[in-house]
Amino acid sequence: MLLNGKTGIVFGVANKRSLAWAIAKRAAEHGAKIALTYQGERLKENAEELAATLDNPLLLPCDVAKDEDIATVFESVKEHFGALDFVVHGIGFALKEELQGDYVNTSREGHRIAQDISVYSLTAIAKHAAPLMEERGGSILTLTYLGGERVIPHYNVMGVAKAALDMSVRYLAADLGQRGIRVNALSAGPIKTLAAAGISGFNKILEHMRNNAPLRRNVTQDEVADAALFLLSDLSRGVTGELLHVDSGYHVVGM
Ligand code: NAD
Ligand code: 0WE
Repeated sequence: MLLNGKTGIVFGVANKRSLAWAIAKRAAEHGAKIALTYQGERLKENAEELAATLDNPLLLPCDVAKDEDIATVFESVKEHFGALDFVVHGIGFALKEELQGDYVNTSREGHRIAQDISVYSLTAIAKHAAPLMEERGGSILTLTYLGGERVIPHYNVMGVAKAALDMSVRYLAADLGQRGIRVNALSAGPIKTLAAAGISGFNKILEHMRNNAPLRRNVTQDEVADAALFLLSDLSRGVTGELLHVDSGYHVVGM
C-alpha cells in the first residue's frame, strides 16, 4: 500500500486502454483516494463506467484548453479533499493531419494547438496543484514519448511538443522543489490506446520495437502504471526533474 492516505487527481482518462486509467487503477489499489477528469460530454459515459469500479472517486469534466475548467476542477478538489499529494497528466493532442506527411508542412494553428493542449496544460495544472500540496509536498507526473528526443517519422509536431513538455518538467521541478513538490515524466514505448488508434502504420511501429528493443518486446499499460506508482510514491522521494523510459530499453539503441 504505497499510496495509503494520499489523494491524487488524474487527467487524461478516455477509456479502459488509457495510460492515465492504468495509473489511476494502480494508485487506487495502493490506497489512494482519486479524482478523475474527463475531457467533455463525449467521454462522460466512459469515465462514469470506469469511475464506478473505483472506491467513491470524484469525477469532474475538464477541457484543458479552458482556464476556467482547470480552475473549477481544483476548486472542487480543494473542497472535497482539502489537500493533494499527486497529479497525473496523461493528456496529448495534435490535429490528425499534423501526424501525417512531413513536419516541415506544420501549420501555425496545428503548432499552437499541440503546444496548448499537450504542453501548456501541464504548467497550468502545476500552478493550481502547488498550493494544495504545500503542507506535505507532492508528486506531479506527465507522460512523454521518445519522439521528443529523436525524430520519429510522422510524430512531427507532437515531437516538438514533447520536447517542450520534457523541458517544462525540468523548469517546474526547479520552481517547485523548494516547496517539496517533485515533477517527473515517464516516457512510454508505443502502446495501442485511443491516441494510437488514429495513427496509420502503428502496428509497424510496434513490430519495429519488438524486433529492435533490448528486451525484444512491447510494453504494456500495467508496466507504465508500475513505474508511475514508484514516481508518485515516497519510494522516489529523492527524484525530481527526471525522465524515466518504460520502453523495453528502445531509447538506448542506435541502429
Ligand atoms: P488516450 O487517448 O487514452 O489519452 C489521451 C487523453 O488526452 C484522452 O483522455 C483525451 O481525452 C485527453 N485530451 C485530449 N485533448 C484534451 C483536452 N483539450 N482537455 C482534456 N483532455 C484532453 O491515449 P494515451 O496513449 O493514454 O495518451 C496519454 C498520454 O501518453 C499522452 O500524453 C501521450 O502522448 C502519452 N504517450 C502515449 C504513448 C502511446 O503509445 N500510447 C506513448 C508515450 C506517451
Ligand atoms: O503521443 C502519442 C499520440 C498522440 C496523439 C494522437 C492523436 C491521434 C488522433 C496526439 N494527437 C492525436 N490526434 C488525433 O486526432 N503517441 C506517443 C502515440 C504515437 O503517435 C504517433 C506515434 C506514436 C508512438 C504518431 C506518429 C508516429 C508514431
